[in-house]
Amino acid sequence: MSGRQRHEPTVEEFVEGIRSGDRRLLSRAITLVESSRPEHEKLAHEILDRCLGSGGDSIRVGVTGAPGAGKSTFIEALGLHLTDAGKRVAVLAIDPSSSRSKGSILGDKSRMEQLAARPETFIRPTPSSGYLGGAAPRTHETILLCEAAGYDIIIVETVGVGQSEIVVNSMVDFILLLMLPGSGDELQGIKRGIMEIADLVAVNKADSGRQAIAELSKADFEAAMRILPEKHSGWKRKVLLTSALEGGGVSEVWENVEAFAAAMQRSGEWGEQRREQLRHLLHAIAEERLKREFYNTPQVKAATAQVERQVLAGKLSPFSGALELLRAFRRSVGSDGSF
Ligand SMILES: Nc1nc2c(ncn2[C@@H]2O[C@H](COP(=O)(O)OP(=O)(O)OP(=O)(O)O)[C@@H](O)[C@H]2O)c(=O)[nH]1
Ligand SMILES: [Mg+2]
Repeated sequence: MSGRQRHEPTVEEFVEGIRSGDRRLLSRAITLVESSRPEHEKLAHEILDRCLGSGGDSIRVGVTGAPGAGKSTFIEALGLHLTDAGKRVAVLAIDPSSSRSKGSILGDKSRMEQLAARPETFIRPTPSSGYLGGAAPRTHETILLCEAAGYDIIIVETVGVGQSEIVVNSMVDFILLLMLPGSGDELQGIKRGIMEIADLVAVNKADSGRQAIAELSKADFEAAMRILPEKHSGWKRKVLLTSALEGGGVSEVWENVEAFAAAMQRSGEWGEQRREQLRHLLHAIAEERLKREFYNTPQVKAATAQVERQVLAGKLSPFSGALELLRAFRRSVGSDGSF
């Protein structure tokens, strides 16, 4: 390493640092995990391999809901509640609503300043734009790193308007959906499917003085939940009232999470869901790598322009064109390319 460059820690240094709770090294490791530069990827994989299997006792909670529902404010209140109880808490955010100015998690209201000031917390906002090399968010891998760093509770914030809440469902144990009081019938712009993946609904902004309207919404959401298919057998999904601003309902939410964890551990579904999530991650990574390798193969690259031209000119069907590219790929890996 030259003196001019920043010292790049070795895999050993990374792993030791992460395990001993060095937030700066954890942060740098996450940056490597999010990078798509080959040398970063290699290092990230070595670090991840060494950090596996640390999450046995952790609880991973996804918090989703419409933009402005109060997710960040709620997470801060919950995080303070948990750290008061001696827990170490990591907060990750994927796909914040980047279109609405630089608001979202990076905005003034949502920096979680009080929580961030506590040494037993780790907060990692990950804007959906601006990834190094355009890599997809690697939240699942980031969760694994946070667990290796000894965080007991991992909270993932995601806006419930796109695909991100479905993605988050493949990596957390429990999903809390935050709703606003007053407009139960139109579901506040969130997708209906999101109700199906929620393990608990909280009607937020149920501040003192606004309880009556919140109670009405609660009844609406309870009715909506009743007609949904169950997510986990043996778990009855509730609707609670919270005020992230005043702290109301925060401890009830956590009691619900713990009751869920206990019930799922009793039934064996807890471990089953985690194993299913690992299977999902395995295939997601394999597919991503295969796709990248496919399009980066010189033979495929060379064939692409020609095949595209023929398809666009109507001389070749997209199906035959795709097979043409596959043949090129197969030839590149030593097969004769025939099917
Ligand atoms: N009155 C009241 N306001 C709240 C409550 N919770 C959050 N807010 C306010 O609602 C606004 C949005 O809160 P955020 O926590 O940033 O909401 P969010 O869901 O994280 O928003 P995005 O990340 O941008 O989608 C802020 O002005 C908060 O102060 C609450 O319980 N009561
Ligand atoms: Mg937020």
